[in-house]
Amino acid sequence: VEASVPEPQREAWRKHSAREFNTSDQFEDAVVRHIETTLARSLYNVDESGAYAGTALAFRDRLVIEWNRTQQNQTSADQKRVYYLSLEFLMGRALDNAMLNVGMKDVARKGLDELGFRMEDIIDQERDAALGNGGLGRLAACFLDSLATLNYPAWGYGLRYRYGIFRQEIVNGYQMEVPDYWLEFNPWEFPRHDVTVDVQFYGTIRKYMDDSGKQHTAWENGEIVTAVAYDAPIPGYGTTTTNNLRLWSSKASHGEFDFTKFNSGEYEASVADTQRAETISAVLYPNDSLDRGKELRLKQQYFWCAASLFDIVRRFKKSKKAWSDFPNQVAIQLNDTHPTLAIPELLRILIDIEGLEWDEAWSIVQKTFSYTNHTVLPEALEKWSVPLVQNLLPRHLQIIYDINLQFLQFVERNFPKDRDMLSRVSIIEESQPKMVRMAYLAVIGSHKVNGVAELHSDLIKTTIFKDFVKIHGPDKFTNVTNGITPRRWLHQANFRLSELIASKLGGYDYLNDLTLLHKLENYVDDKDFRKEFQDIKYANKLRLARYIKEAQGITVNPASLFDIQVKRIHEYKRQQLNIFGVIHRYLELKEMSPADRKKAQPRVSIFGGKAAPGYWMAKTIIHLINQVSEVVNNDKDIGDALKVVFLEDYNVSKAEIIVPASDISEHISTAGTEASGTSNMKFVLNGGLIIGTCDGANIEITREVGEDNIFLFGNLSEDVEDLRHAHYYSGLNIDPSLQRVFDEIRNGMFGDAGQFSSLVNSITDHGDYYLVSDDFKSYVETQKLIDEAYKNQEEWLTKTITVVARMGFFSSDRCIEEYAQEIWNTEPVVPPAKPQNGA
Ligand code: GPU
Repeated sequence: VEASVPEPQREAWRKHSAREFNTSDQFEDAVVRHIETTLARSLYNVDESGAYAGTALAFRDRLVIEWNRTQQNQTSADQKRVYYLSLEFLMGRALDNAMLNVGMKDVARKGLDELGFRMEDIIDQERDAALGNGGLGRLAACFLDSLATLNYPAWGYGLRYRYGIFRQEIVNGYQMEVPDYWLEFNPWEFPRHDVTVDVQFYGTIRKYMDDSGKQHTAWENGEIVTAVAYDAPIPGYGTTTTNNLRLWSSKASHGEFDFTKFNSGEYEASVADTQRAETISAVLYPNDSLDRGKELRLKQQYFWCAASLFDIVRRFKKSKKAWSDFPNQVAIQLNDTHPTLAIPELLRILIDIEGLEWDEAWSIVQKTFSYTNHTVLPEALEKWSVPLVQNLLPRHLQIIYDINLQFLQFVERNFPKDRDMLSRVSIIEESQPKMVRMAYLAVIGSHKVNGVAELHSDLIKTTIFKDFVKIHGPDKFTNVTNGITPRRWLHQANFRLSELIASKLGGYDYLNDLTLLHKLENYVDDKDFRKEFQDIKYANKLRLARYIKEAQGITVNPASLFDIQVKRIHEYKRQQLNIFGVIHRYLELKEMSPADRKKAQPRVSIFGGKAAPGYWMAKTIIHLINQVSEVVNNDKDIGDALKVVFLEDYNVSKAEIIVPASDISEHISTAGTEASGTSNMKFVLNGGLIIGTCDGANIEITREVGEDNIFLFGNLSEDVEDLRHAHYYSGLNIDPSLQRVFDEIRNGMFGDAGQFSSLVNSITDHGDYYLVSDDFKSYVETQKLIDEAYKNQEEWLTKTITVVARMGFFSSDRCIEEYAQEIWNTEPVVPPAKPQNGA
């Protein structure tokens, strides 16, 4: 790999070095060349998918040139790199993003037009890269965009799943899962068959002494699986910096074992080994905020951590620096606890392989890692059974016990009076079987721990990590409120609005400094600006209405109030509260005189989101929404006054159509359960108001946009525990309006009542854990306020403009600057100037 061309021949290389297209003519050259040679097609057999492929390949060429230059430049800059370890990267489509970041979308539009294609249709050909479940994976994708845009030398490390999150089909109102085989054509990835790592599982431990009497530990005789690197370029916006996303794919190692089997006629056994190895990176686990403790998931985690760390250490060792320099060259961010095995793995490398002493290795580890927590929900906190870890990763279990021993001795010395403390903070839970608490391991092995919104970061300090604040001091714990990339979520998803903003702010600088949006407040009273702003919202609603017609066959009036809740289906996110509210509205409309019904504010309630395949309650909620949709939309009395839509297969590319089209969106989790939420930010940035609880980033959104510009309701997080207690000891207090909703469901208004009994009973008979009954009344009242407020279109418009102007804080660029300064201690690398001859 390390060969380079001798000096005398380099001139020839420079002369012939790959050139970037700059004009639409050159772009067309590249597209046609790719279609005719790479794809072996011609003008006689090229459809939109072929034109997409040609366009993607033309842009890929451009990205690759910048990517190579960036990597060379970052290596010679010799600065600290950031490694973002995430099991999920919910990237969505890459072509539009590449065109915008490279700054060549107009050139491409003209070129495509001349070749006989419409840009929008071409963009639409691409399949989403959906290697994630929801917010956690999308956050990772926004962070990659910001890291490149801000010129930070940073790599993402993840798994190359053959199947991303499943495609959702709705059949008779029920969710069905269809596999997402997304790799049929993926021009954005580069297999690196020369970049491989052998990863070991199972095996045995041998202790031995060397000649000098030093003790060693060897992990041997395990099963080996090979990790192959697949790289994808991540272009920054308005910069040539193009970072790398490295995803690992598993395959059987070609050791002698396979050959022996093969040659001795055990063909099937050898094939079975191959398949077993490939299974590791085959599929993304489709659970959001839930830990199921499956062995294959643990295998995925270790496979990915081991390959990534080997790669990082290999890169560091090339520099020939001392080990003490490792934390000055490497910052590793753990995206939730999924990559926590990287902590014992780095210790294993440093101690068992490189021969460092424990104390030195431990100090390097702590300085290298930092950990982001994304939830306080107990069912999401990862725990692995000790026997499982013992069997799969025997050496790592020993190391974890060693970490725990050192840690507990420290705690005992410092808190001699608090005897219970030791069992509370032990990495090992003394249950049957014993369990490894991954969040505690992540906290102990990191120098910083952050939550993802202020309330959430406060909550982790007073609940799940309370003892650790006492032990490590409060400075270890910090907050970085989440953000979103304005490139995808405004410029790309809502180009007309971006254009309007640019026309007032004197260009697109605001896409690199979102706080500049505040200047829009100067235009809240500008008549022309208001008109255009309103027209854009209407056009976006019209676009969504067309999509709803095409995808779901439901006709909605774009003049209605569009009320949207799109996110994973979860009891804590409370889509059930929303649909009960919709039923309540329907019942009220039914009771009105036709004249009154005419006066009511027409509304379209739009839902979207996937349920984990094994999450029955979530699937029941989807079913209820679809049944309500069926009844309401076909009720001749109701007409446009109310429509209910469940949008199939919500994903990133659909979000780009949905998000710009809301009047109201719903972020209504039980207070204290939603760590941050990020779609709340996307909707507001696109001029939609929100109805929400005092939870997650809703609180900071309120602080930024002002209390008058948001519709808050419901109980506060500090009261949740007492309310749950009250449910248990004194029963529920069900508002008559909610009781009516339950009665009608039980009477079969929405089909077989038995289908929905578990959902209704979870509230009426099983403690109403998510406080639906406590918040229903204020929810419905707040929806009434929204109807009233919407009738005053001028005031509503003023609010929507004002909130956009005040969203500057929520750029993921701001997040990355905070991580860089407070957690990673890293600096950007100035991108290289463009060479004149394209070399
Ligand atoms: N989140 Br834990 C996920 O999307 N998946 C998970 O497994 C876990 C958390 C989300 C939080 O629910 C959401 O509030 C937050 O905005 C997002 O992570 C990014 O931090």
